[in-house]
Amino acid sequence: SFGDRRAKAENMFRLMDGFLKNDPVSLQKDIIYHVEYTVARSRFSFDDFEAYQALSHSVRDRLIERWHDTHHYFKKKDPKRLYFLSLEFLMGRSLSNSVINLGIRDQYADALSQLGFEFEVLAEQEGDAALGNGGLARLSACQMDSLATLDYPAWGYGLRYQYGLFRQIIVDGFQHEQPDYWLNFGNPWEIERVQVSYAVKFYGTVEEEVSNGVNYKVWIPGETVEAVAYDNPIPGYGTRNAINIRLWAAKPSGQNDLESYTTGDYVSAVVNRQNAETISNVLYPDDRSYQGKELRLKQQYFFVSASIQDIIRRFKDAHDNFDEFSEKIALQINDTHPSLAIAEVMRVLIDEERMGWDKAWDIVCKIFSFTTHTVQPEGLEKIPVDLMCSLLPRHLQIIYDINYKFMEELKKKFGQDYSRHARMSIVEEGAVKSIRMANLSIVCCHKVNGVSRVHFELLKTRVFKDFYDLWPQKFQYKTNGVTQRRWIVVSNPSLCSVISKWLGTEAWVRNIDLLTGLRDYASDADLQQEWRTVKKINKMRLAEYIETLSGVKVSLDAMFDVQIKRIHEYKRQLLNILGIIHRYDCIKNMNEGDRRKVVPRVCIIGGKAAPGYEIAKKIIKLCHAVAEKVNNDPDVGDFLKLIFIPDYNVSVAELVIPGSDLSQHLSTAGHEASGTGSMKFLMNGCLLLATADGSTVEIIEEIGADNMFMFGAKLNEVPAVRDQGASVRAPLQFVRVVRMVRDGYFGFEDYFESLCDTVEDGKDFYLLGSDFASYLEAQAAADMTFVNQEKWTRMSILSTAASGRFSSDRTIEEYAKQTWGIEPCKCPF
Ligand code: NBG
Repeated sequence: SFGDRRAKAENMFRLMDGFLKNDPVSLQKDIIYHVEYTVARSRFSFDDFEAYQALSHSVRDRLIERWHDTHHYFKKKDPKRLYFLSLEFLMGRSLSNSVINLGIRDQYADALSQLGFEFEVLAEQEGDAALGNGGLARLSACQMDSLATLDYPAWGYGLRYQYGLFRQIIVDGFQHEQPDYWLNFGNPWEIERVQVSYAVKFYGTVEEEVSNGVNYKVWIPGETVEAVAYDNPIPGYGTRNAINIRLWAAKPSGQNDLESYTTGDYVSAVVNRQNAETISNVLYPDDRSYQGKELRLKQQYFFVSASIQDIIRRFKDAHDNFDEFSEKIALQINDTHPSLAIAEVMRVLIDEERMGWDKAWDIVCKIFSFTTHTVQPEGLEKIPVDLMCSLLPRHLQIIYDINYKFMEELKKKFGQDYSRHARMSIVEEGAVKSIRMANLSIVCCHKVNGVSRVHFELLKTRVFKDFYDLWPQKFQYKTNGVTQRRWIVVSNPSLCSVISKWLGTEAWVRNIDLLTGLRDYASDADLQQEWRTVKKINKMRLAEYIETLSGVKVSLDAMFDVQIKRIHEYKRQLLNILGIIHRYDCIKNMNEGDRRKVVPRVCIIGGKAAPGYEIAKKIIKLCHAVAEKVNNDPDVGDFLKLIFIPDYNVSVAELVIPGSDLSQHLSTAGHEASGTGSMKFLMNGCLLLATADGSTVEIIEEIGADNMFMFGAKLNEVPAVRDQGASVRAPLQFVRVVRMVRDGYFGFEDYFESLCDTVEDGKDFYLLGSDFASYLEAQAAADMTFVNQEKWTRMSILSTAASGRFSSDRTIEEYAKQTWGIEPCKCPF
């Protein structure tokens, strides 16, 4: 019997002496084992990549062990679980992070060196898992790390794209996109679960069925695709818990085989079926607008349907009815991308479980919560009704029903205020009738979260004002955070040791508030010395990388000034480049004596532009054109260098951030929902040059305005400045640098024309012109401070010391208590 088998297996496990051992000899044995049997290379000859593969498999074994224990324990305790639904996770590399979180980094390093390998070299063999675009996706990854570390019973759900975010290559200064076939060399970090698969339906019709005198709807699908699970264990730091991100891949379904194969054309039938796989093929590379494409909607529903089936199956394994459903399950939807889950849970409860509408609705309203990551109303997803009607006919009906009841409620509350009804309706009437996914989410979710305080204010007063008036209690914010495990411990080991040495403990890796202890030593000459040495080491690493990449040699004495993030007009990389042109122009016009006083700079810009975003692509080209001129000008030499780092991704960030002195966050006030890059720089002791936007406002509160360089129009000033339009003239310096670009000083004048047009008086929506003077002042203040290394270092130490509030551990604690209502569930060692 089953019980018998389990006892036997447990017995055997004990005979085998249980868990895997972590002493250097056992680790070496494991690595050699995997070389021989998993990678199937001869133990007499294997290269770095094969050694990396074997190493990862031995780490994976340890992850699996913890994964099993954790899930066995969760099953036994049956706590309320959080299910985190996100269409994007930007994980980056796994090896270093895993061994650090498992607490066996040094043991592995020893074991490898005894085998003649270096841990760092093997870690460099790993490619990034880039199943996401930018901020939203990396935030999900940080939050999963915190959920695991804080022992929360959580699962992530997402899509296993075959092609992650495109690779950016630069040819003659222009961005080109290449597919990122990240699975080419295998992925040791996932576990394929062929036995965990669900049928996902599309298209078809809705019919009625009467049972016991009650009418039920039955969806007869036109197409069925199979979703297969791939599990990605996420180990916590300093705990045995390892949670899971379950990603779904599309496979052809075996159902209805007979029908499609009897047509006689066997080969076409097979090929057609294979098309099913396209659903999970490729990540959409736009991070802000989705134009109601069928494939996108298919991706959304595919992942939602499989996840909900999996969640309900797990619930039913432990419960006979749905009474406790809302006490056991919290469903978080990350932006509106997974919001079809709302209609899907309704559909399952009503049509399949045959529950009444009111009871089902009550459950749905209790389990769902939602976080929005955008400020722009045009960033909110809309799905054309026609598309929804053909792909998901039953869901459309359910959404209409939800909307009908919602409109009734509005009428009761606000009477015949039709324009309010129209604004709030889930269904948008217009040239293209569509479903507003954000409205659907707000109507159903018990909490709507913003990602910083400023964002929350904007949601209340602008983006979702009507909804806030109706349901103020639904709205909250949880300021974003990032995980110090990846952004200090993994990426900046030298800083990590200095911090632990001066705090006398490593406990800050789990309890980041301890970092404030560094404040006491901010002026200590010894700490300052060590702090500068760490920065130097990291700058050397970065300088080597820059030289291999671009052939440009940069001086370590220069200020490394960095802006890395997706390219967007509102993030104002153009402002940065125009500032660099201004600096260049000044240096050119100086005499020898003055030049000697210039603070040397290495300006570094990196980021991808969405493939269809013309202006963003022009910004990349301009950066290259300016770099070409500046870097080859003998008058300028080491005073100024401009480097564009291609193919910016998580592992590039891990290299660049620790090696930066200054980092720039230039979004026009009111446009960045939060921003998380700044937090990673802050943790690494980089000074910020920034506008008072997104979470920067809260960073100022933590470190004080005099420990950073602020500039630009404030949130409340922006509308007035914008309204003045052409009547506020940009300063002369600004006019001059734009003219230089227009006149072809850097070549390509025709190509840059439309880019220059975007910042002309009256059209300068993002206010580059009116913020320019204040931007230059902030830059000058940064130069002045840099000359005073004692002061700079103190500000740098204070930045790290104040970064604790921006740990995702804090964010997750807040979500757990205020939104999800979940408790830690710590698996015993
Ligand atoms: C981004 C915002 C950032 C924010 C992150 C994480 C998307 C769509 N939005 O300001 O632009 O920090 O989300 O919340 O990536």
